[in-house]
Amino acid sequence: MLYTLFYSPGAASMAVHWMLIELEVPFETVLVDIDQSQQRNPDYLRLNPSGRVPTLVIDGAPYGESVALMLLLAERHPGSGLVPEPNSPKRAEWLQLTLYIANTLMPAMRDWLYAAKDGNPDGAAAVKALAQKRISLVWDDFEARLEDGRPYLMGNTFGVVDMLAIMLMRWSRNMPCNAIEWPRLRAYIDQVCARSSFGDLCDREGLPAWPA
Ligand SMILES: N[C@@H](CCC(=O)N[C@@H](CS)C(=O)NCC(=O)O)C(=O)O
Repeated sequence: MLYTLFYSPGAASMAVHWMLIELEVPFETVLVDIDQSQQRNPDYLRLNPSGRVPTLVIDGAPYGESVALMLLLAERHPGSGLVPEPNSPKRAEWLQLTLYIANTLMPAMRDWLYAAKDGNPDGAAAVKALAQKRISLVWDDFEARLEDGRPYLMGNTFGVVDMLAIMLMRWSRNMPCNAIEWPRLRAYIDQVCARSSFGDLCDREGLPAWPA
């Protein structure tokens, strides 16, 4: 088996899982149920000392961080079409968007979802309010990006940024800043989630239908 993905349904492992399906490479999965705190099991902490999912084992060595894993997979499978090739005119814009998702959107999501657990519960409401504002600004940005009718965030080509964006938009489903309330994002979500690979992913992770 080439890759082993340690995942929890719907968690940050979801986009990596989706990419493995899109790449059609051999992989196996191991469930780490964060609802059961399995990310704190000593065996798992040996693979991922931060106690977070995902972990991807590549050639016997464990690695973390979902965006890094996807970039690594893209490098290991050149020609996938899931990232603009180096020297492509789209490369600079793609790098900017990928880092924007990783550096701005993902930390705000973590802040909203884990405010009371990672920090002082007494201050959680303020942390969540700021995170909500930051997430909403990203949705505004994506809404503007889709204004020209492009089917995907980078234009006409589906790729890594779409898998990340869809995962994170799904996370917002129980937030006051639910991505489906942005009209172009709603159309984008409907269209991207109609991909057979997304249906396959949801089946494999046992995820309920989204968007409803
Ligand atoms: N930046 C990390 C975030 C990983 C992360 O926060 N994963 C969450 C699930 S979405 C987790 O493992 N939570 C369990 C915990 O923090 O105890 C990545 O993208 O891989």
